[in-house]
Amino acid sequence: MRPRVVLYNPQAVFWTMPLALLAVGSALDPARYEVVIVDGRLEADPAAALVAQLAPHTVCVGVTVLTGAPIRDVLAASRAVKVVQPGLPVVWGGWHPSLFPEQCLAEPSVDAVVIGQGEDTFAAVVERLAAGQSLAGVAGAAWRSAAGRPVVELPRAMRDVNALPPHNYHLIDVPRYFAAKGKRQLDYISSQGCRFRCAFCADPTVYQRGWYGLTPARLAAELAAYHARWGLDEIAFQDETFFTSRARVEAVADAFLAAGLRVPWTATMRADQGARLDDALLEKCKRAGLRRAMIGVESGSAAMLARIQKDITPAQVYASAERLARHGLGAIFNFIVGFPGESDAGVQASLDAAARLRALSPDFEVALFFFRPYPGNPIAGELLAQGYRFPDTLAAWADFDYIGGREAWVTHRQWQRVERFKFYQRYAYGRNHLLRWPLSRLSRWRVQRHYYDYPWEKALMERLRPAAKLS
Ligand code: B12
Ligand code: SF4
Repeated sequence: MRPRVVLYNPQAVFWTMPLALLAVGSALDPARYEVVIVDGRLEADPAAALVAQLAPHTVCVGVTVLTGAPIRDVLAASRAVKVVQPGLPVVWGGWHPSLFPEQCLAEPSVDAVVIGQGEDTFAAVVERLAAGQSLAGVAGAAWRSAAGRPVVELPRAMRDVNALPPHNYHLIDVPRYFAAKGKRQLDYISSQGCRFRCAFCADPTVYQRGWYGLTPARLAAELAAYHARWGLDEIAFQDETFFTSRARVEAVADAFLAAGLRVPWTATMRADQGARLDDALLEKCKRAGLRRAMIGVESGSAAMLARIQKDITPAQVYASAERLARHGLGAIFNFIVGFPGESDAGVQASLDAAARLRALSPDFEVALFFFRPYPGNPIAGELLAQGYRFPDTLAAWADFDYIGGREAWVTHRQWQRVERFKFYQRYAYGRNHLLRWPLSRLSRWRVQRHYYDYPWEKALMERLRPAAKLS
């Protein structure tokens, strides 16, 4: 019987496939280890489902952890493991443990942490644990010594993703995710890392501005096989920046066309990349299936974009948007409002930009999030130096969430204006149901004038249809 490795993905309200666990699980030699993935989102009682998979021959439990609400669930799951098998090692990996290995090891139910890219480090950790050996010297890992002290090993260099095995989607029940999503949408990661340096993002810290993309030939071959197996409606590329290399994007489009892969896909694009894309390439991408781009605009103010080191300009945002609209492609533009010290004018510049983008195409959407100082980046560092109190325990980090939280410097007026804008922009543009025509006209009137006093339509709609819980 092969030793078993059980991997756990926490509860969440989104249905993105557990790509991190597919990555680390697929990197274990299948001839030597049996990998079982338990996804808390698919289970009525996640901790019980996890415990049910623990067999006497289980080597360890691996858990993926993002900062925020997911921590509550992974704590419960890890503690449940220790109740039934106190000696079974629990290994945390992912973004939060990568940023706070020592804080995670202060939790008794966590025995080891994998920092950064996880495939090789986890494989080495599993080998050691299976052999009953200590983790001393495993690059990229952190562990607790017999004396109870956290030991953080030297980092492991990032590896080209082409040298890693393909993600084995048979480790998960793919059709269950299709059913939960309501469409046969496959999540897929075609590159890892990011070369940019945005001052609010942890990627430059975790991946040290490294970036590797799968070869177009491998991408096309894998995706064609998945399409043949599952009949896909859509491929959602979850890369940080899919459009990083123009040459690669063109080769990917060529490879999809050559493979006859006719599946719509969505991908992330920076505004500077979009502005540089020529019409011929965009047209080719469209023929190869591109349907929608996700662009992080973050702010409508040039000064704020400079401050957050986004290295894009508002002009590039509009150039990308106009080009996408001209080619009949959709887009989601993401904004972050309420950066430290952001003025009313700065917030308004973002609302203006969001309204302008929405008006450009019925297939354009905007998403506005209030800034939360996610850790591991220069802005969080500045705030810390200024005395901002970050959570210092896992339980406190679990309460740190991107929904509902408002930093002290965001004024009530800013908050209210943004929340009202978020509501009205939704109905003001896009493809609205005929029955919503009066609401749509009123909303557009408000957004065009930025007049949000007496928001009775909002109050009425929210009463009729309360907002969905997001995390
Ligand atoms: C899909 C996605 C989501 C999905 C779901 C994520 C999920 N886990 O189910 C949704 C839409 C819900 C989401 C929401 C948010 N997300 Co998000 N999301 C992503 C995205 C685009 C892809 C994640 C992924 O699957 N990557 C592919 C895998 C292969 O890579 P990976 O996760 O890095 O995993 C590797 C290592 O981290 C490690 N590893 C990971 N887990 C484990 C586990 C073990 C046991 C081991 C050994 C190793 C290991 O090994 C893996 C292989 O090398 C990433 C960006 C990215 N491209 O990674 C952002 C990202 C994870 N999200 C992020 C953020 C900030 C958010 C939001 C706050 C966004 C917002 N609106 O403000 C929210 C809130 C998240 C929350 N706290 O609940 C940050 C994470 C920051 C942090 N400190 O946790 C990221 C990195 C984006 C960024 N650059 O800022 N997100
Ligand atoms: S926000 Fe996006 S582009 Fe900027 S560093 Fe992070 S992943 Fe890269």
